[in-house]
Amino acid sequence: MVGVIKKYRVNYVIVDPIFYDYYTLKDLYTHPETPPPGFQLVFRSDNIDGTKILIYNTTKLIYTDFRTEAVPINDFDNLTGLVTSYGNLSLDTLDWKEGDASIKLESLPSPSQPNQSVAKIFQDIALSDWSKAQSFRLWVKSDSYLRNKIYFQIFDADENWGLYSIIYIDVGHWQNITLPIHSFATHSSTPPNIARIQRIVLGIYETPEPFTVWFDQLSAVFITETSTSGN
Ligand SMILES: [Ca+2]
Repeated sequence: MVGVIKKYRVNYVIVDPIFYDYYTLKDLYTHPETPPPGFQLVFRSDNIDGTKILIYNTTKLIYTDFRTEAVPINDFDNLTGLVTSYGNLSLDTLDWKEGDASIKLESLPSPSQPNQSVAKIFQDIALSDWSKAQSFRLWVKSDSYLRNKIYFQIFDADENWGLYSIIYIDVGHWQNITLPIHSFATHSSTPPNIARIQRIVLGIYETPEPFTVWFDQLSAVFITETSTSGN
């Protein structure tokens, strides 16, 4: 799509429900609040039947090259540094997306709600400056329909924290999730300082059925822009 926009100097892209049927274009329809680099939302119409029409200005994309660099935070090829709060954590060397293993987190009954299952792990990291990163990227797989039950938290050195709910719908399949940093919800008096992050948390809220979730390759994604002539 980016190639078409550059070649034909497309200034506007109109997005309707048809985009939902294409895996690589779906996010333009479902996540207009976090468009890819070079796409600027300029019009949105929410229709009475629940569908919507979106228009993006893509002029910047014609004249700019965006280079994406994913810097690994944890390749999840071993369990070093990972601490389990709830659940059973193990290494899975048979089912993974990158490197030679993934981590597998099996739920346990919730301590506060015995009829519910829950799981949570965390990792303390050296103070990291991700303030220039656009997003995090993470592989996720689950054996259950968890929709928005999986969450990712970041804590800074002053324990301010933000949370992102991962939408997981493709039961039994790996999904590569993008977590835009500006889409994290703040759950402290001030937003976490992205230049001084010291803890990350992966967890799953209470659910009625036991579940198993796999995670692989957590990265910080940096996007750099280069101006071009547009030819
Ligand atoms: Ca791995």
